[in-house]
Formats: sequence, C-alpha cells, structure tokens
Amino acid sequence: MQNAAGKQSVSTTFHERIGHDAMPEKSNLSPVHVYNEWDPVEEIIVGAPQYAALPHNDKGFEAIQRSTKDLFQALSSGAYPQKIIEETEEDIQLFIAELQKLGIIVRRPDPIQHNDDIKTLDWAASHFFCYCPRDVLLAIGTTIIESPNVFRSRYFETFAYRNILVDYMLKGSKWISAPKPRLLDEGYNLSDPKSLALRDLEPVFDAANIIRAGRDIFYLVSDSGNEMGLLWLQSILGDDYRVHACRNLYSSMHIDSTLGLLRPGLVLINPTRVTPDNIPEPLKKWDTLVAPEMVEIKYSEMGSFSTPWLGMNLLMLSPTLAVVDKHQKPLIKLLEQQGIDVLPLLLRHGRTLGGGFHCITLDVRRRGRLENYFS
Ligand code: DAV
Repeated sequence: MQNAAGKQSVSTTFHERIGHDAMPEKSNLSPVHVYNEWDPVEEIIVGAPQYAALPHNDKGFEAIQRSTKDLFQALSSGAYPQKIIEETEEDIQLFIAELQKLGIIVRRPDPIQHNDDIKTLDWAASHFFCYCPRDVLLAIGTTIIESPNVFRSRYFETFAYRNILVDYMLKGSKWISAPKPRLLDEGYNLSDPKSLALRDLEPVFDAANIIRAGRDIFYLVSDSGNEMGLLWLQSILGDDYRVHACRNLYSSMHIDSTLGLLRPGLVLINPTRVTPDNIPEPLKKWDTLVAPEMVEIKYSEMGSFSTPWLGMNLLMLSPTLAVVDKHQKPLIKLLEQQGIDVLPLLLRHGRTLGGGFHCITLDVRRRGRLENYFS
C-alpha cells in the first residue's frame, strides 16, 4: 500500500512483514486494567504446574531458605512427582470452571520444558516452574511489569507468558521488564543472620512482594525484595502512586501470607507477623481482621515450600466474594461474618508447591479505576 505521497508507509511494510492477522486494531481499552486487590475481576491469568521442579544450584533459593529453615522443612531438589502435577492441574481446572461460571476470562501460560540449566554470563541454575504468575508479573494500572526475581531459577520464567504479554500489548496495554539483575553471589548474604539474605546491589524483587490499594502500593522489604527494588518501582510508577515500604513484618518470601486487602477499609492480618507497631502506617486507618490460626494441611515428602499461613493466601474476586482454601474453616467463618461470601476450593498440593489462590493467579483486569483509599 502507498500513502498520498506515493511512498510506501512504514506501518504498511510492518503489517506486510508480520502478517495482518498478527496486528489487530489497537483498542483503547487495555486488557490490563487493575488498581487494587478487590474490585470485580474480569480477566485473570492462572498458573500451570507442568514441568515444575525444585531448583538446585540456585543462590536465591538458598537465600530464601536461610531464615525459614524451620518453616520450609528440608526441601529436596528435582522434578515434582507427576501425581502432584496432575492432581494440581485437576484442582486448577475446577477453579477455572468456577471463574468461568462468573464470566471471568481465564488465560494460561505455556509451560516450558527445560532440558538443560538456565545460564547467564555469570552462573547456571536449574529451572523452577510457572505455577505462580503472581511472583514474576506485576499488573498495575494498564501496565504489566516483569519483575527482577530473587531466584536465579526464575530468570526466564516470564517466557511462559510471552504469548499473553504480546497479545495484551497489541491490544493496548503497556509491557515493561525491570532491569535484569545480575544476581551475582555477592548479592546474597548467606552468612550473617542479622541482615536480610538479599543485599542492595541492584533492584531485586518478586512481584508477590507487592499488593495494590489504588494510589497506595505496599512493598514488603524482605529476602525476596530489597530496598533498591522499591526505589526502582517508585521511579517507574511516578507521582500517581506512593510505594510504601513494609519493613520488619516478615523477612522471608512475599507479602500475601502476611497482609490481605479485602476491600476499602478492611485488611486481613497474620497476627504472628503483623502488630499494631509494625503495620504499615497508612493501614493504621483501616479496620484489621485478625486471621485465626491456620488449619495445617498435608504436604509431600519433598518438603513444604510454604508456611501454614499459606492458608490466608486468598483471592478476592470482588469486595464480597473470596476464593479461600476449603480447609480453612475458621477463616471462612470470619470472612462470612464480615459479609464476604466464600468460594471454598482446594489446591491439594498448595503447601508443597508453595502457592495458594493469590499466588497462582494474576488478576489483570478488574472493574473500577485509580482511587485514593487513604485520604
Ligand atoms: O508464609 O509461607 C508463602 C508465599 C506465598 N507467595 C509463607 C509464604
């Protein structure tokens, strides 16, 4: 095709090169549109357990285990048994069926089978899994951010989501990746138990260290997210957002078994980690719902990759509907008393794989808009 001046336009050439089908009309309605943890979900990515393996040769994995040796029982590396993978996929299918009944669009990654170690210029490590999109992708506003993860074994994990990310970009969402961290040995502190296991040499964080409440974003500073990661995130999000450091809450992995934002004004807290003294300042204005003791659920002989508090890793589908581990009867009762209906579902190997319903999902679109919940 030629433009008015008789010259071939750049966009036409591009269209011809990649094929028209691959270049749909860009819509102004970004498929990624999410500002908090509770508005009604319209589209969600659900992880996949296929090819999951516990990594070996991974300094990040060692770092995470340092402070939680007693909690994450002795973990052994290697492929998860096929039975665990199959049963997990069965549980996920039941979960997806429930989501679809509610009209929610569900997307799945393309799990990658790695026959060899992952290598960079500096190190090699075995791969992990794509069971937990929450850990590697952060959706805020109309942007998806690939996070600079602490585990070496997760370095290329977002490749499993590449088709989805390309599709979202073509339809109008923004897609960026944090600077790839080098993850050199000296970035990890495996010896001094008085300091965090992750040093501040470069921005490093798992996306699951973060939860969203409109203009206010909560970032857990821990062995899976350093101070420099917070600075990077604030620099990228700009003045529309305030990124709050959550320090001295939980030194290990992720924020979503410690704090759960249920609806404006109501936060679920893990009482073994959160106290009136260390609760992040803005949340002091909200009501707190104290999580009851969790019901212990079984895990495999490979070890548990999570604490019992994974039981409070719930997913809000709307301000009045939560997906919660079916075993957690006291928690379910407590939520119901607050006017929150519960969809009780199972992830039989959640403890083993280290992922509850919040971990294994990434809500990319929720109704609603950017608001200030702490004015
Ligand atoms: O308390 O076991 C679980 C991490 C979930 N993303 C815990 C951390």
